[in-house]
Amino acid sequence: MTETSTVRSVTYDLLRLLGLTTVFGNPGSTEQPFLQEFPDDFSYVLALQEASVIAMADTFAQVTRRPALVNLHSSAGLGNALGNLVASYHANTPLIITSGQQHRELVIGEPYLGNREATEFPKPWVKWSYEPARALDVPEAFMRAYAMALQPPAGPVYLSVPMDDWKQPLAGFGRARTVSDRVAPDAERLRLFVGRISASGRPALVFGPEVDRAGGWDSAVALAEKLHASVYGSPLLDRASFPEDHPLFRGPLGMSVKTISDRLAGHDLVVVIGAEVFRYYPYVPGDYLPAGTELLQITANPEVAAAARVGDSLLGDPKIAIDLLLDLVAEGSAQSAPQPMARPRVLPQTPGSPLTLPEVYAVLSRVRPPDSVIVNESTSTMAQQIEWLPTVRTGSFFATASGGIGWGVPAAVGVALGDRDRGVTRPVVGLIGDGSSQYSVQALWTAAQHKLPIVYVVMRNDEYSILKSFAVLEETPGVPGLDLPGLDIAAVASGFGCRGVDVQTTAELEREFKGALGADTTTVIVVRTQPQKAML
Ligand SMILES: Cc1ncc(C[n+]2csc(CCOP(=O)(O)OP(=O)(O)O)c2C)c(N)n1
Ligand SMILES: [Mg+2]
Repeated sequence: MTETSTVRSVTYDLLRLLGLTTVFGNPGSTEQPFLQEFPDDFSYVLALQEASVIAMADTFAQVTRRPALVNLHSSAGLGNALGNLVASYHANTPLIITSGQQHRELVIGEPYLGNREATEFPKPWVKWSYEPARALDVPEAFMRAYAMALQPPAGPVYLSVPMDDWKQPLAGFGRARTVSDRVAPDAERLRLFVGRISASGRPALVFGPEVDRAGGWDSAVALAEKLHASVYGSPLLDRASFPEDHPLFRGPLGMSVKTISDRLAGHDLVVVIGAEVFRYYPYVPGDYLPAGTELLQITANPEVAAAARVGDSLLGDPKIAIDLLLDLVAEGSAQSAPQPMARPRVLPQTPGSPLTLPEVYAVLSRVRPPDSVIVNESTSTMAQQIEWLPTVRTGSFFATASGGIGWGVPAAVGVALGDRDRGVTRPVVGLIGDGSSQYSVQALWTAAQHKLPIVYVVMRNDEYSILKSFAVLEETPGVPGLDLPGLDIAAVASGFGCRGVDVQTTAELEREFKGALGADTTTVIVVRTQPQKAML
């Protein structure tokens, strides 16, 4: 007996065609008509809260380099997801987020679990938001959502689907389409950029997250080497796009108007590729650029180009642009070759108790497998991470693109699931602050259920350390709510089915980390650490 063709069966056929066969979700009654008789060739990744759902789907999409499908529960589930949706928006992650709407007949009367003004709710953190005018339009809405999510700048889109739509009869949808996911830069303007770059005596290259996302890692290295340019990491990057142990790499640029401007002094030209100009964070006033320095920006994102505070922009895919520049720019002179980044790697004379951050990172730098991937949400230890654990391969560093914490723990799950999906085996190391570990902590359950090869190293300093550093910078003493006593994170991790252990010494950390690499489960190693003043 053949199944009657419905909106539901036709939509599943389309999802198959589009490769959207993994659904990240947390279900409710308004989603069950979509999820019923879930086909065997689809998989459902259950996360126990929606902030986790979104961050898992986000890195899954980034790692597999395909859009990912999300299904949330009406307004309540979407609401829980919004914080991490901001990160997906800034990371240009193509997500198709769906949620169930109440029955069409009931909506006018404000029913229980209705999604009032459903399409407004996720704005402005989606590129497109839609509720089909007719049940019959559901498959086409998915088609358009896919196209919107994928086309540059890629990003999340939202579909609200009334629960009674799925069972409506529909013969089929024969209009599946393809769209492009990259756009080449304007050739004439590119030539102007080539002229300015070739004329520069002391150029700096600033590579941002868009480069690695576009598959431009090797091209970035080749361009830097041809120009003999200093390379900096763009501020607060969510993907690394250049080997951080390369002799031309001079470190991260900084985060404030003043620190960035000071850092760029002496360069006559700064070429920012695949990043905002700039992703500023603390307000420390200064000049947007040092005197005598000009700036060029290349980005695939018109919003990012328009929001730049200084410089001239060129729109276009960063990898295509870098490859074109590589052919056309004049080779740089060897005299302009910079000093590589300093890595003092200073350890205390006597072992710290609790451990100092350099001691923790020194161990990690010894035991971390070279092919491992890092997800970082240890807010006060970013500088130590670059010093001790430089990212040296494409697709092997991830952090939140928005600054919202509660992204990292589920993001590590998404990376591991994405690796499994594409047939890659590598350990995922989650470097997480104790405070950050708690926002989407239930992601640990999904990790344990899927037996994912993740080692979380949670820095337990019993406080929101970075906020204490900010309080000093901003001169705001006496802020309450910055201490976190009595948080037994190892016990919480065990409760979700992971191996959870507390460690106090470098020897214990080394032993547990090595053991975790061979284990058939996700491990959460909680390291007692001394708070430290972060560089802001
Ligand atoms: C969703 C969200 N809530 C609050 C904040 C503000 N915030 C930024 S860093 C931070 C503390 C992080 O503490 P922890 O993870 O322990 O790292 P540490 O600074 O101690 O290294 C907080 C609360 C945020 N960025 N995002
Ligand atoms: Mg902390």
